[in-house]
Amino acid sequence: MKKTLLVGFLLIAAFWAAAPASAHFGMIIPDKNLMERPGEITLEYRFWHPMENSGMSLVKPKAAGVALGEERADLLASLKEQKEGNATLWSGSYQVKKPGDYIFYMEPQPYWEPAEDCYIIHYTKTIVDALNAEEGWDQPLGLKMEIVPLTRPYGLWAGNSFTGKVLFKGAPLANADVEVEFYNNKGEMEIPAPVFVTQVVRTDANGVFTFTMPWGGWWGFAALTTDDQKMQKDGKPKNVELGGVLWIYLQPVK
Ligand SMILES: [Cu+2]
Repeated sequence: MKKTLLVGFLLIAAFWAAAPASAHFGMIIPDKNLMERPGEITLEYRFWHPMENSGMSLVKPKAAGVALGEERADLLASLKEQKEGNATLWSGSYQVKKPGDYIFYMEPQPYWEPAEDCYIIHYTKTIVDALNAEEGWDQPLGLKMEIVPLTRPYGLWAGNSFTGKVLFKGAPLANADVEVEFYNNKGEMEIPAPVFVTQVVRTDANGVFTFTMPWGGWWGFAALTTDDQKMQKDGKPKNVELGGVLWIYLQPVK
């Protein structure tokens, strides 16, 4: 009996170990994505495994800011380093004074991933609607890789679908994988098998994808491609995985 248990345990351990490396996500999570009146918004910046809620470390990003129409504000200098376990993350804040759709973004430093023999750069965004403006959420920022929402990215209910368009250097990216994860930071969702951690949907010929989220909370989309430029690592050219990441919030339904 004991032997059977041990063998079973080893089989399960081997099964988990053989699973593909978990997906990394750049993250920007504000304390709210709707502001009814002017005030402060606080934000967390991470490089994370959202569904497993396990930390990677995010070094200070190359760029962090907020866009409101043509206006830009640099938030990099205001970011404060935080620790969660061994992982480094960053917190920021911003004073919202007028109506509009505020697009918060970050460009991280290239992250070297030995397991995949490549660099990873996740251009990350989230959108906050202030004072019921409901205008500007579909504006591309001109990031090298980004998801432009075709569904208004706030005021969503659990069970809603989200449609987005993936742009690489400003042009629609066909046939690209978009990884989807729930931010399971309270551990409320149990993971029955490794394939449930990251969902995958592929863009069509116009770079468009749609995904339906079964429950409320924060959901992240990471559109992925390999950059057409390489980066040097120890004198050798290495691939660069580019991610266009977008985080949206769905209101739970009782
Ligand atoms: Cu990782």
